[in-house]
Formats: sequence, structure tokens, C-alpha cells
Amino acid sequence: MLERFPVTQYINEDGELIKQEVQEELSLDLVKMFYEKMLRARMMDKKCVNLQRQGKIGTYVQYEGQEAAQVGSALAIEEGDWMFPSYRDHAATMTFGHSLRNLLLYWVGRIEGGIPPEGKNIFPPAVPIASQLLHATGVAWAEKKKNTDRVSLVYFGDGATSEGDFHEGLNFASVFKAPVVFLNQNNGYAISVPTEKQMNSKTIAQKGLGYDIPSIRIDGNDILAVFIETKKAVDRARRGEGPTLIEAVTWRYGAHTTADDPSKYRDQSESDRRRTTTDPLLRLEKYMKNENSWDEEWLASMEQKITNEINTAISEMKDYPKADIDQVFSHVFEKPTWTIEQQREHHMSIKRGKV
Ligand SMILES: Cc1ncc(C[n+]2csc(CCOP(=O)(O)OP(=O)(O)O)c2C)c(N)n1
Repeated sequence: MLERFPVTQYINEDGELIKQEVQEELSLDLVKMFYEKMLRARMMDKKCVNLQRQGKIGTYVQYEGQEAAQVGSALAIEEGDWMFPSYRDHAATMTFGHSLRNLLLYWVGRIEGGIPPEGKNIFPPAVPIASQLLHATGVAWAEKKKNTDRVSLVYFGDGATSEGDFHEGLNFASVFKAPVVFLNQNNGYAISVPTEKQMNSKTIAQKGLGYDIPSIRIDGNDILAVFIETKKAVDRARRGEGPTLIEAVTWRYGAHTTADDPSKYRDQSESDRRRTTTDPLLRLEKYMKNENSWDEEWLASMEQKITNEINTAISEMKDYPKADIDQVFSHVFEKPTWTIEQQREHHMSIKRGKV
């Protein structure tokens, strides 16, 4: 299976373009745009971890190391298309247009966190593993029935592929030729469980075979590979040719969440090693250095611009009142069921000091 699903790469670890046929499309502006978006994602992620450590936001789910997989794929869809993230996919949502302020508001429990800007079809992050594959497939099918050319792009981890929802989503999408791109980020672990202990399949991509879905394995740290291969899958879906499964092989440097300690279940020196080898930002930096187009001044001005954006978002977030847990009960169903009402009443009696 490993031979059948080789890892497709466009720019290798040394920053060399190994697929010369795309040379003409790879302008310096495009490379700089890739780099800037990944830099914004990385700086925001680091800031969020710091904010959590200072008690300014709640538990946070970091994605450092996975920027290329998220940014490259998000750039392959257009306004009007649909994005279905998991809790780890803020680099994708911010690239597709989610505001940094609302991204922060999610982590302080305010409902605005799940609300995208007008015209941006971004679902709130899915916390139940793999549930978003069903949403994405259903929406894609609805778009098909409405005769539009809109597509769904859905993100999920390696662990999600062991859930029933993953298989139901792929089966339904295949049978009904739903225009959906299944974007798997294989970051090696489902919390503490390494992929080899979680499944006997050697790849995630091969799981598409059973559903007759075209499937591909790519280097998820190579933003050019992610962008081009996702774009091909999106175009296919738009032409009415149905779903694609993409396995982007990547790595999360940090913990599963800020509430977890990865040194308990993996050798952290692997993460240190990857920072100097497979890091997605470093790869583009090497590419630009090879092309003699790396520019320290440009980098410094980008960092300054992004720092300002992040600081503005933080101060806007701080202007919001503290989240009220009542909101949780108000937004489950359009008309609350008696069970929800009962839970709300129970919560209110705790608040009133009666329990
Ligand atoms: C339906 C469901 N079962 C279990 C959990 C608990 N849980 C939270 S994260 C996680 C691991 C998910 O791993 P993976 O899909 O590889 O995504 P990653 O966190 O690595 O991005 C689990 C089992 C959950 N959130 N939802």
C-alpha cells in the first residue's frame, strides 16, 4: 500500500522544486503570499498558547507544524464554497476569512466564535470527532441538488478515520457523487495514540479505495503540494465528478491541547528534529534562499504587521462581556426540547444557590 500511495511532493526538504512543470506558475508573489499566511497562522497559534497560559482564554487546541496542510488547502477553495473545520483547524479558517477576533472569542466561550463573517461559509469547529464529515457531505449534496457548483472542504485527523462517521460520509459522498473534498491531516497521533496502534492500514489514503473514491497521499508540510493537489480535487468536485480523499502527512510539534503533556507518550526529540527538517515555513524559506529572494526586511515588516493585527484582535476580544453559560442552552435547537429546558433549569438553580 505504501508503494500504491507514495507521498507526492513538489518542494523537497532542501527547498528545491522537484516538479519543474509548475515552475512557471510559481511566482515570487505566490510564494510570499503562502509564507505570509503561514506566518500569520503560526504567530496567532503561539499567541493563543501564551494567552491560555496567562489564563486569558480557555483550553486551546494548537496546530503548530500543520500550517502548510491547512493554509495550502484553504487557499484552494473560493468564496461561496463551504469549510468544515475540526477544533484544530484555525489556520484554515483564518485563511478562508474567519476574523482573528472571533477566533479568540471561540476560546473564551462566546457564541460569536462560531459565527463567520458575512458571506464566508465556515461551520463552527466540530469537537465530536468526525461528525463534520457528515455535515460536509450533506451540504455538498444539497448544493448539487440545487444545481450550484459549490463544494465542501472538510478537515479531520487520523483518529477520525476510525469513526463510523468517516465511513458513512465517504460512502454517501461516493454513491451520490457529492462535491466534497475530504482533507485528512495525518499528524501521527490521536491524542496519545500513534497511528500504528490505532489502525492496521499503512495509509489513510487507502481507506478511500473501499468507497471507490480517488485518493492521494501528499507531503502535508509542502504547501505547494497541498495547494495544487487540493485545487485539483476541488476542480474535480466542481465539475460534478464527485469526492476526493487527500491524506496530508504532517506532524504536530506541540501537545494535543494545552491540557495535555506529549512527553508522556512520545519522544519529544522527534519534534525538535522536525523543526530543522520538515517544518513548512522553513521549507519555503529555504526555497526563497535558493532563489535568492529571501528578504529579512520583508520578513520583519510582515512580523510587525501581523503582530499589530493580533494585538488589535486581542483588545477587541477583551471588550466583550464574559460568556454566559446560558447561551449553551439557547443554541442547541431552534426550539429547545424539554430535556434542554430541564438542563437549563438545573443550571439556573445552581446559579441561584439551590443545589
Ligand atoms: C466522538 C468523539 N469521541 C472521542 C472524543 C475524544 N477525543 C478528542 S480529540 C480525540 C483524538 C482525535 O485525534 P485525530 O482525529 O487524529 O485528530 P487530532 O486531534 O490529532 O487533530 C479524541 C478521541 C471526541 N471528541 N469525540
